[in-house]
Amino acid sequence: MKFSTEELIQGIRSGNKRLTAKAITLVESKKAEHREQAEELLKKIMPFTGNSIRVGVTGVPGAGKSTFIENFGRLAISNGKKVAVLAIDPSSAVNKGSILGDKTRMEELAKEENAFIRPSPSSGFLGGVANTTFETMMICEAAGYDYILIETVGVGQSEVLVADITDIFLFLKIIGGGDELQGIKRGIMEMVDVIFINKVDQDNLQKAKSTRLELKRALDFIPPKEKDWKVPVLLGSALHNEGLGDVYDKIDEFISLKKKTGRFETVRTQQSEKRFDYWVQEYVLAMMKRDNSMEEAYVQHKKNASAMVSNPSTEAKLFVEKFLSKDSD
Ligand SMILES: Nc1nc2c(ncn2[C@@H]2O[C@H](COP(=O)(O)OP(=O)(O)OP(=O)(O)O)[C@@H](O)[C@H]2O)c(=O)[nH]1
Ligand SMILES: [Mg+2]
Repeated sequence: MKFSTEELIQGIRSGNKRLTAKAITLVESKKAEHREQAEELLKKIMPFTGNSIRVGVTGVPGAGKSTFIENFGRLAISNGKKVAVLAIDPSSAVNKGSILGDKTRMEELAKEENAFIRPSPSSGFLGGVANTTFETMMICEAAGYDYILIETVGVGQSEVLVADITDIFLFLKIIGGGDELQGIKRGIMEMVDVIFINKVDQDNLQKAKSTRLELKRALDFIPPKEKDWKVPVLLGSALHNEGLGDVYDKIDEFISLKKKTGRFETVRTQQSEKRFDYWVQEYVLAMMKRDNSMEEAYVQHKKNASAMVSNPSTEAKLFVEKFLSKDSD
């Protein structure tokens, strides 16, 4: 890294997007020397973090998440806010695609001085991406962004990871998306704080209303995530800028409520604890694999586990025991 930690911090704090991007690249790096500088940087910017509203946006592919984020971001900017957009894309490791890569580049939003858009890394594993996303978010907060919008695809584990780093979870729904009742993963319904039925713009208002009714009925069977908060189901069109103001107001209302009840801080504390555990595991594993023979042993035991030669937990235990007996030699 050709920039010193001080240069990076100054760049971040003065709103220099190029240096902000460099700092993000640094925290995404898995190289040991980068990791060291990254920790130093994160430690120093810590006092300037925590002041944004962290919003997770999910929905099936094509639901209009990118379109929504672009126009919502522009709305927030017109209200005097600064907006950063990040993405978690679990598919990218496999097909080298990227959520922000091809279809939607958020070109209009990207032109805004008060917007910062960070495409997802095109490699890396799911957990790693999600966890550096948090660090990326810290950098964006230190740079003064008021809203951090995180786009995730409605598949696999990515929602859980996003829910673990955000204050509010927004679900974009399309009519006839095939997930009307049984298809909607119960998991998502339990995590969601606001639902936006998108693409209500082509004579489909009636259908949208019945979808809303179905969603509300489904929500009645789910224990409330936040006391005193009834998950609103809003209608609109991200493309035609309709209904986005309602979402903006609901987000405000939700955050105010959470701050009033103390849940805002409580949840963030719990999230920090989870991340602590994650990093303990990461560092312990890295330490255990430092030695070549242990790296090989790790690969071998993992292979045995994946081929179900024996139970994965047995293989894990064997690997740890090998490490411990190596040290006592
Ligand atoms: N008619 C209509 N089309 C929309 C609306 N919002 C988005 N679209 C269109 O739907 C398509 C998909 O939109 P995206 O914003 O890329 O959807 P996405 O959810 O980000 O998709 P992935 O990132 O691939 O998961 C694009 O062609 C958009 O123009 C809307 O409100 N109305
Ligand atoms: Mg998208």
